[in-house]
Amino acid sequence: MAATIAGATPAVDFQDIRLEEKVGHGSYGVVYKATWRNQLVAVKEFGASAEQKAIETEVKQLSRVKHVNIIALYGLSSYQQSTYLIMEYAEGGSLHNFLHGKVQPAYSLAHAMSWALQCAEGVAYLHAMSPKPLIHRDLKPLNLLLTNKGRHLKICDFGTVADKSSLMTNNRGSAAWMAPEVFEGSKYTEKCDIFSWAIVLWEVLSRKQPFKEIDNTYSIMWKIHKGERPPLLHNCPKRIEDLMTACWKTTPEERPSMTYVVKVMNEIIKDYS
Ligand code: ACK
Repeated sequence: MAATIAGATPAVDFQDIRLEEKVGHGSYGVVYKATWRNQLVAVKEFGASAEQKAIETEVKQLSRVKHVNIIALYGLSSYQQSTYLIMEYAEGGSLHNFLHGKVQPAYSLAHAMSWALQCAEGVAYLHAMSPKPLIHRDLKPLNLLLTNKGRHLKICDFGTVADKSSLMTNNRGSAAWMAPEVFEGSKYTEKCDIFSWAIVLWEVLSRKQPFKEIDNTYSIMWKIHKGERPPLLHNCPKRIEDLMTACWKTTPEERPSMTYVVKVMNEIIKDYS
């Protein structure tokens, strides 16, 4: 099966991969730390029951992208009934874990702004893909990985890119970052990533999890649908707040483009340094 979906992605002999420990779960598969060709890599395993469509989506999308803020796909392998994606390893784990894990390293406003900018740059690249923009659709700190001692941020988990039908069934747990038009089943565009980015920005500035006090996905959706957003932050510079609130507007057309977000973030960061 791997050969049929590999496209431009090199096929890797499973014997050449040494799986080490399990590091987490993506939207579909288990992720391992592994060694391949004397380098550390991340290997995402899709078992026999994994949705073929999800694997195809992730491989197809990741094999087309090459950007410093997006996790690279090195190869594809298969063994018995499972398919394995061999990817760049991010030794810093997820931004979610950095922000909310057991050990809580301190970080500055400049650091938070840099993460938000790097995420915006990765997404702006996806949105500029031709012939059609790629929409990530599941931006949240669990899908943002850190390298270089937490300084560099890379977007991962492309299992939800592109195919609309997989969204509602496989996106459990992402409601707090989801634009209303997505869970309402309306037609959506790349503007849904702008909404999610604004929630990520709020999260890195506040170090809080959005709507954490509500454990019911549908209640979160209902609140977002009604126009509720995470509370505005004390001491948040006005220009950052203006950008954040513009990005989480209910009407997608009123949200700025990611290119605009990158431009404004660069200006704000420059003025603060
Ligand atoms: O904080 P974590 O352990 O780091 O939890 C998430 C989990 O899997 C779900 O995404 C980890 N993970 C995923 N992809 C990679 C990768 N390429 N390198 C390192 N860890 C990864 C991530």
